Amino acid sequence: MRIENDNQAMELALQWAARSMFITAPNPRVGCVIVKDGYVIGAGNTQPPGQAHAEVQAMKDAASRGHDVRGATVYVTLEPCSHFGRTPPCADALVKAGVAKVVMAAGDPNPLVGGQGRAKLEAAGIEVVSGVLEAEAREMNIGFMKRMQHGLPWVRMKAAASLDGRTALHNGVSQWITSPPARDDGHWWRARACAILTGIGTVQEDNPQLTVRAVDTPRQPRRIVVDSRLQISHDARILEGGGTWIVTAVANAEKEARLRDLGAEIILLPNSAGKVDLPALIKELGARQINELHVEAGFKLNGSLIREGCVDELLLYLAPSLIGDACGLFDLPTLESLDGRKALAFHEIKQIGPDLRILARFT
Ligand code: AOF
Ligand code: ZN
Repeated sequence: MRIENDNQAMELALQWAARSMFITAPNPRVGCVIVKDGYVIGAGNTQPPGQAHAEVQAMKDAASRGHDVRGATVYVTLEPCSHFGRTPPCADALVKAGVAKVVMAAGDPNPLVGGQGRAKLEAAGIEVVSGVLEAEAREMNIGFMKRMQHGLPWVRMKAAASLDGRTALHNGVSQWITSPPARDDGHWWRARACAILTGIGTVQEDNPQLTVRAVDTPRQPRRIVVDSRLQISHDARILEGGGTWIVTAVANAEKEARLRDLGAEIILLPNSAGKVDLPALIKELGARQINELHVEAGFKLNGSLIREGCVDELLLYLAPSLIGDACGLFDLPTLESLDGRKALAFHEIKQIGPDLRILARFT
């Protein structure tokens, strides 16, 4: 394909990055396209942790097609790394390969990189341009960016409701408010998350697995249950397969031992009210390298997370139906004045099958 300008090449690099959507956690998804004499000679994307970064993949791709990357321009969606992590620095590899120019979308906020990748390239006489499609590139790694800058994950709360914001009938019957395409779309968002969080209420009522099934992914996100009093049943489906984190406010050696036998890990994080300290939990998840946290919980935990300022974004599916007086979406306090309302901004609105998908961010 003939490349006419930087934006077109970076657009292509972003498409390569998207191939890494489900596989790189806790690393960012990066795409790289190498252009020489106006044509793409190699492309690649970040592999799972411990394996090659995008730039190395793209150089390998070029070599496998018999192309020499000397003098080429490299388009990469994130600043090439400068450090020895699980893999050696991409900046060094680019210098060694003799590329002429690197165009990057966004800087890498990882303190181990933070401008040093760029500096290494420039010190070797490579021309560096940055900021091409930066907003799009940052968006793709919104969780990695937030964790690197603030030590916290990006928290996305998914919910589905009727057009009048109802999630269930007064008698608790809740299934199939939104359509199969909307439910499948929800699995795509699960798949890209590092972890999926729910509450003990949802575990007891729905007994969900909270795995990704509707899209093909080689990696299942970590599952996390907020269970203040350690009430989870040993045959809860969310424990199947092991690896589930159970966050509680009470220590109970016997129950904990049983749960550990089932492959679960117990995280004790009480607040002064004897419940799980939610802001402390979010912080802990950042420390545990969770970039994107996907919340699929019920009325109560959703409300608590919002009230405690733990949520960045709502992923809301709205079905074209009215249910009337029934269960609402979020347990929030009754306000006497509109001054107390939670303000959001719509980020994206899309129709998925018959339903609406709204991404709205807290301001
Ligand atoms: C790049 N290209 O494709 C990615 C980068 O442990 P490592 O060696 O895999 O390094 C992980 C860090 O490298 C990660 O935290 C981020 O700063 C950077 N990711 N860098 O040059 C890539 N995925
Ligand atoms: Zn790298």
